[in-house]
Amino acid sequence: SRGMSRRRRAVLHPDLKRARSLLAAAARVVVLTGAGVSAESGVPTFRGPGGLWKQFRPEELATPEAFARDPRLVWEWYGWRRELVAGCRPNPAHLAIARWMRAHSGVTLVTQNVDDLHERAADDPAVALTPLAAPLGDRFLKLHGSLFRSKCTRCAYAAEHREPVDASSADTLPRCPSCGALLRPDVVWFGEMLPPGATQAAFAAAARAQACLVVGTKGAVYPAGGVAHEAQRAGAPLIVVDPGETDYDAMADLKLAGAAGEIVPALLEG
Ligand code: BV8
Ligand code: ZN
Repeated sequence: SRGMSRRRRAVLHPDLKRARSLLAAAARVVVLTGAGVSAESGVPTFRGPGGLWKQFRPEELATPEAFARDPRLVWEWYGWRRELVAGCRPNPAHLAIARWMRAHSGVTLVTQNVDDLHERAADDPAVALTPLAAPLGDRFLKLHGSLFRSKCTRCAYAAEHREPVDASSADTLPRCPSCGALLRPDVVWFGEMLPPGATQAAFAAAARAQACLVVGTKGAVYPAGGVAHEAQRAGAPLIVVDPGETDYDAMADLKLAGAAGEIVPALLEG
């Protein structure tokens, strides 16, 4: 879509031109992403067809209770997801967002995703060709943690953790190198608090936003989903990119119905 001609782009979405000018006019923009931005990379979404895993619902497995009851099953799920995501690659939507964040110092990315595809897009050498307008630091906010980090169930140990997990039995599960207790995925489970710093920064950016771009999230999970509501309360126009129905559709100023990998590059580039 980088080579998309201006005419083709205009044909793609009548609202696309309007969305492009809304974003171009905003000095401060918050981008809120969910599982859908990674769908074209081959990462299954939570609530879409093809569900996330076997017959379980994420709300049943991504909880402290599920882990306490059956740490082996929960680790089997996360180990499987880690391996799956490790084999995926950022798609044009991740790359376009990463370039846009480098070129525009007022763009803040708030992601609910725990895959590392936004990070991998940011580290892509082709993306790094775009000069960095301002440090990414607190403009790249992850609200639900990472599949590739684990933390101790007992002490303060937490670290990157990429090696495959042997969840074949309880005593092959990963253990804390400092205290020996069970490790767990360093993600935010249902019923758990979001990281206070990143959450505060996300809502502060939304409260100052002059436009909000929502990509690939149904908007069903809170408080992360509330970032878009906060931006709209601040008077920011809301642009939603999603092929399906979302909880934001009724309040959106513009709904671009389609796949992120196709629409986001056309929206942000050129
Ligand atoms: C908390 C990490 C309390 C784990 C996840 C009101 C206020 C506060 C809390 C609540 C509340 N109401 C309910 C709650 C409780 C709960 C909640 O929101 N439940 C929901 C189910 C109703 N919230 C919590 O428990 C949160 N914690 O509030 O704690 C507290 C407070 C103080 C002190 C102590 C405790 C924690 C929530 C975090 C849960 N963890 N992930 C893991 O991943 O394993 S959430 C999980 O859902 C992922 O992070 C995911 O990103 C997120 C949201 O889902 P989506 O990203 O939207 O994915 P989904 O499949 O739903 O949608 C995908 C979209 O993509 C679809 O629209 C689809 O059409 C679209 N799509 C498909 N293909 C494409 C596409 N889009 C573009 N292009 C494509 N090609
Ligand atoms: Zn420990």
